Amino acid sequence: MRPIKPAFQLLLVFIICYGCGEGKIDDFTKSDDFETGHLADFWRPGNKGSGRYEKDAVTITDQYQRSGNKCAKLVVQKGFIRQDGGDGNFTERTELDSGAHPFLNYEVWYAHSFFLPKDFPIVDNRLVISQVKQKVLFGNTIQLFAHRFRNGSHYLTIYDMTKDEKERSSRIELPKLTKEKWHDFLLQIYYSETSEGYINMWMDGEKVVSFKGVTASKKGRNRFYHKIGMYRDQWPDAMTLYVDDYLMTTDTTKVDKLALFDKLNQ
Ligand SMILES: [Ca+2]
Repeated sequence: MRPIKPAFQLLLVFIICYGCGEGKIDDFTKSDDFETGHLADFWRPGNKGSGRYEKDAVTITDQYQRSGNKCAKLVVQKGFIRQDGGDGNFTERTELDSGAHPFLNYEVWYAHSFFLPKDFPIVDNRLVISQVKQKVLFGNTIQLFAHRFRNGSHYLTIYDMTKDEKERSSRIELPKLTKEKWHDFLLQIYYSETSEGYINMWMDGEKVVSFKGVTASKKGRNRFYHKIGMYRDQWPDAMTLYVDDYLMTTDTTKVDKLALFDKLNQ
């Protein structure tokens, strides 16, 4: 077999990185109410790429449900998808990954519901329960925000996309998370490299975040992804989180705040 010329290799890389079109984005909608008994096809597999969850860390259960009869059960244990955090600590995770989509200059709505069981550990250790990131061509991905739950504090950190990845622009406190109660989250994000960008967030029907500013990095690609679950610094005890009613859409007619799933199911 003849070796591939370097120029052609570069072209292949370009096609792989930029040529994976998503079709029409104007009416893009993906949702999962977990009623089929397995994860919807759009979720990235746990073992693909950098890895999001270990085998059997994500299952479908009828133990709890926000709607219908089923939801997803996510479990993270010590050492799951262990990675070097670069600061002397190891990280571990069990996360559902929406897949990366070309949402630059689009308004995107995300919805999901969480349920923390009675025995969920409340500990002073880093725990991210949802996040939005932007892919880059080479190197680390860029984080737009992290939705955190640490030692009983529930908050969002939004990063300044015009500066270095690690610089946080703001910390926004969120209403208390209560165990054994479904909490509904709705996110509205306009991905923009200019100050026209915005992030709005509702929790249990109440608007809790209203951010305006740059929401996409010029250093990144036009590929944005949302993750929900648990990403934490290494911890000895297992954590279990239940998730239901996931929606990701650019079609605002499908969004009616907390009635949105009723509307989708009509
Ligand atoms: Ca369900």
